[in-house]
Amino acid sequence: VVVLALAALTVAGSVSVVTRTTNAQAAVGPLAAAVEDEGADCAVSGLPDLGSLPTNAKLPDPFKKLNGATITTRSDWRCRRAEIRELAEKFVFGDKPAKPATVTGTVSNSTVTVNVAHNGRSSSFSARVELPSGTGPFPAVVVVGGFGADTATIKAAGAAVISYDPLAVGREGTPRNNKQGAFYSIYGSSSSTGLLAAWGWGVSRIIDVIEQSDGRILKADAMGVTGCSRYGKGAFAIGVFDQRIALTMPIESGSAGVPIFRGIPGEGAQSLSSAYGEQPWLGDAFGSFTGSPNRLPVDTHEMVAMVAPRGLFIMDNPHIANLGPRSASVAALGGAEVYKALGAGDNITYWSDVQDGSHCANRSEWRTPLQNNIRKFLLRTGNEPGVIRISSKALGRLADWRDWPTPVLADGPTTPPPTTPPPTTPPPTTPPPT
Ligand code: MCU
Repeated sequence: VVVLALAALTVAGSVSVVTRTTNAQAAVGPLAAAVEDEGADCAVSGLPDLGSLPTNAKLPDPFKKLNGATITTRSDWRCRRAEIRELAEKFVFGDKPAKPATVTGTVSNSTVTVNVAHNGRSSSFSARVELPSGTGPFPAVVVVGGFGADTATIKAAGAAVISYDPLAVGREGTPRNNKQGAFYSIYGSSSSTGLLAAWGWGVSRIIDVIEQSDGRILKADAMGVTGCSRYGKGAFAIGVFDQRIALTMPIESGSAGVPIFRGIPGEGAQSLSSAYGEQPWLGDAFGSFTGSPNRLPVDTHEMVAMVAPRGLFIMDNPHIANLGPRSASVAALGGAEVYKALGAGDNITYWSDVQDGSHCANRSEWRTPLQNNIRKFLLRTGNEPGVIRISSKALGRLADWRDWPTPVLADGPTTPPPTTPPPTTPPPTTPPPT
């Protein structure tokens, strides 16, 4: 077992930077953003074209901007992240559209309903809610799909469970040119957006509805997401693409989830062509890369980084090579470099040191870290540091995969305050001549 205490590797004092910039009363302030995409105003230019992508056997440098310059301050991360988002949408997941023109719905003790209308089309879906004991409003964890998540521990920790059926939003089993579900009813069955981004769009609309509710049952600013296997791929993409999500917890996600696309040779992970072909999980554009991942200008360590500085708890299974757990550990270690550079190294946990070899098992090893993560990022009653705990059976080496250093980023808020336009001063009123 390899246990790396990220706190020890982090620049001294950086943890308190995160807590101090937020809420001095709470153990951890709200690290999640108030909006789905808080880099939406960044002017991203210089996105490469498919035809001109260089080959790079190493993981792309998360700190290097499209213009070739390396970021130097923590606040530079905001718009660098926006570049990564654009790359991830263009070449991997497909476009995840912003909030549609109309989103309405209801929140009750048992259900969240969502109605969406956009460009003359509409669709609806709903999700079951189970509240923990006690008095609300409650934080909530969206459980994607019906298995593999420890819902008993989530509720015992004090968070509600929102059972989300992603297949209502993006169905499996359809050809790429005839995608179905609430997302595709709005954006068209020939949309090139893959199911994972569509599933993310659905969860973002659930959060919209909770945000618009009176806030007496569920708290929109204390949302988590989890799911196992294909729904672990979903949980990961959902957290990557909505910065309102405070805690992202993919379980045993496999190819098209956390593992680096470049992939550790010989590991035995599900191949990219298999994952791309099995279901339209990834966007159609990814089809160009299944045989040449070294041409991808982005890899999953940067999706890990897109979650920073928010809570991320990656659970993996070292006993099933098909899940690519070594390749997943490299993604986590690579993304953790961004967490560290932002002074948030304590906010990521990667845990593959587990006994039971079966896929999506209920595991006692994850109960305490799950509880700790919920307390820290959703209830904000705890501040247990994250831990990188990689099974020696499935350890990848980041050093083999990077040719870039981790810069020391100058202090500055990781999330700068929204820029308010300068106040328009009314013309001075001259008293009428007497
Ligand atoms: C690990 O997730 C997937 C895997 O990618 C698929 O190839 C397989 O069919 O299903 C796995 C899964 O979702 O299992 C529940």
